[in-house]
Amino acid sequence: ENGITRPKGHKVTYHYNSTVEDMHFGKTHPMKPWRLTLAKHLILGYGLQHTMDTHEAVAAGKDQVSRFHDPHYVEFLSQVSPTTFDELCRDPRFAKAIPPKHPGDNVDLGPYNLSTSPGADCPVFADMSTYLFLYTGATLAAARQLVSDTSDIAINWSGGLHHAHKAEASGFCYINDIVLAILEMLKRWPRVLYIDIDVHHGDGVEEAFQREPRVMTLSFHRYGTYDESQPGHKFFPGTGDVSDRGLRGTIGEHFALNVPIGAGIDDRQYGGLFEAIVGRAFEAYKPSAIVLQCGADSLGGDRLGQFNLNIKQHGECIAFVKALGVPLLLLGGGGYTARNVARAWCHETALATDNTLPPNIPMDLIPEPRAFQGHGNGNGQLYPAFPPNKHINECKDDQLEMMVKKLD
Ligand code: VJV
Ligand code: CA
Ligand code: ZN
Repeated sequence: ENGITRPKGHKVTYHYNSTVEDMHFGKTHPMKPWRLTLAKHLILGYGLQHTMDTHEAVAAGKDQVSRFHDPHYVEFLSQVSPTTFDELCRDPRFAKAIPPKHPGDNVDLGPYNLSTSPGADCPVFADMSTYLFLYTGATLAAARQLVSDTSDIAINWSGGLHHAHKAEASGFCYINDIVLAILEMLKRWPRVLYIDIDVHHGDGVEEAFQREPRVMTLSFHRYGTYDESQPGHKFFPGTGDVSDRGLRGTIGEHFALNVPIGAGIDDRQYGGLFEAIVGRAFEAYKPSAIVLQCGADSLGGDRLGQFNLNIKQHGECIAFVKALGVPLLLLGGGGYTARNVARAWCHETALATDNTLPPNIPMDLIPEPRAFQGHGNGNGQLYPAFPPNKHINECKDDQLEMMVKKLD
């Protein structure tokens, strides 16, 4: 008897597929699907599987993925592998997709921003199609559970790949499972609120719905010059300024919100911003359902991120959104210091099911031990605290003021 119980009054479904966890983007690529195995083992170790219905995901179909993505892109993704890539690149159907070379790129990019070069953000790796269609299948199954009222909170930690565009992979994301889930939810509900606490801007989701007032997108992210020694080099993807609020002149204008943040934000600062803005957005927009992208690269000590959140505060964001009491889709996303990612998502699975884990779960962050030059906090140090009285407080006030203007 460990005190772990089913939640009363609401039902949680958990969507997973173990095949996804065994995939490799490349030896030193920061995206490591095995962090999902770590998370799963913690979840099983605490007995949380008894508190929710677990569903093994099946692959999404090409037709389902084509509801958002370009059918040629979907066809390419369904056939691509390290052995078929060159041949597919010569196929005239895909030839027009070869992007111009960006100045400064040190890798050769093929069609749709894909590449067989191991240094690429979106490499072509073995069994990649299987991986892509499975994480998408898990997110779609989760969304369908909510839509059919068979779940109140549906979880897929392998989803949340917010950078993928209609006909282009970007930032470790190939299929935008979030956009597909929201489209599924719009079949039933008039308004869906999307909230994104990954350290990166949720650009793919925002762009997909930039003309759509039935979806409000709200991203909190690191924004601005990436490091002082490289002026002009923006933190990826470089979009998501406060002034970016949906496509001007369309009915979607004002239904995108962005909270750009500097490096080193701490728990108290982030919690204040999050609760004020999400609370106000919820009141004003009155969404019928919420999708929350829980990217764990906003934790301190992340290999790519530059925020200083502890697992407790990251979890408090999830608890705050859950308390709003509307159907909720919880998705993963970034998170590059695997042990912290696993503990955060295990803790958040416990929060979803109204459980408190015994205090022996180590909640302190462990920095990535490996030296990793030039990115995030991977050198084993936390960022210095965000300087007080700088634009964080102004940003909060600005943002709230803008919310009122936009929503009233
Ligand atoms: O900053 C970038 C783009 C470049 C060009 C491509 N090179 C590889 C890196 C610089 C400008 N990309 C970001 C993408 C971050 C994606 C985050 C995804 C999410 O968390 O929001 C959601 C899942 C970036 N930052 C760090 C790296 N790329 C990176 C990529 C590698 C790498 C080391 C760092 C790719 C391969 C290898 N090492 C071996
Ligand atoms: Ca974000
Ligand atoms: Zn991220």
